[in-house]
Amino acid sequence: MQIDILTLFPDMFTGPLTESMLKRGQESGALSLKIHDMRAHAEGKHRQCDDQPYGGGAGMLMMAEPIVKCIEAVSGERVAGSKPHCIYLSPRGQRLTQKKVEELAQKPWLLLLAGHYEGIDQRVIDGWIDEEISIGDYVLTGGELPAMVLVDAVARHVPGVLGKQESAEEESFSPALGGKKEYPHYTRPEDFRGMKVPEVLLSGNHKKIDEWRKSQLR
Ligand code: 4GX
Repeated sequence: MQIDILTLFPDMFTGPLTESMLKRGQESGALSLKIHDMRAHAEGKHRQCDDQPYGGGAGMLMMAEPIVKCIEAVSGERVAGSKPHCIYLSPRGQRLTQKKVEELAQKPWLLLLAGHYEGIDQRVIDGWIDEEISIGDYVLTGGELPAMVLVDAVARHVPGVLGKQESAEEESFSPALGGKKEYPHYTRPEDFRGMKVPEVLLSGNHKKIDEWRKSQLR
């Protein structure tokens, strides 16, 4: 899967996307992540990317031109009828759910637009964005963290990103438990500072263990 991220703050992505799981995904060739600085597509000595809103009001907006030029440059980097699925991260979007994550993981090519300030010119959304997605009902300073959350959630469904063991665990998520693992977990030691592991988990009786876990689901 190819994921292109458009941002004014490319440095925010070094670290989270080059460590651990996402590193393995990229090294295995399963995942190709590219960060693009939209400022490179802005005009003039100051490469201005923000301007005041028509109609007045507080704050600045991202201008259409640098965003659209960057989208066009990225979209043109690949040939033959293929276009990226373009997502704008925004508190106004549809809430990101596990269902949506799994749907997005089926796409061969995503383009994520991380906005700043009070948002972006609506004409970009109307003309170039396929869907607006929100990671939650709160307002952040920019779309970079939401873009990273989306990449992390989606990438673990792309074959070759998770290791063998993690994938096997994901596969064996008991459908009896609604595909969830949201019961309490324990690992060694059996006695931690006087706090014991529930006896049933030490019993080796998998039917009993499943029943106990189901009783603990939330
Ligand atoms: N889930 N942000 C977008 C700019 C903005 C402001 C107002 C539209 C309207 C966010 C979220 C989020 C911060 C990304 C503000 N765009 N994104 N940005 N919550 O808070 O996705």
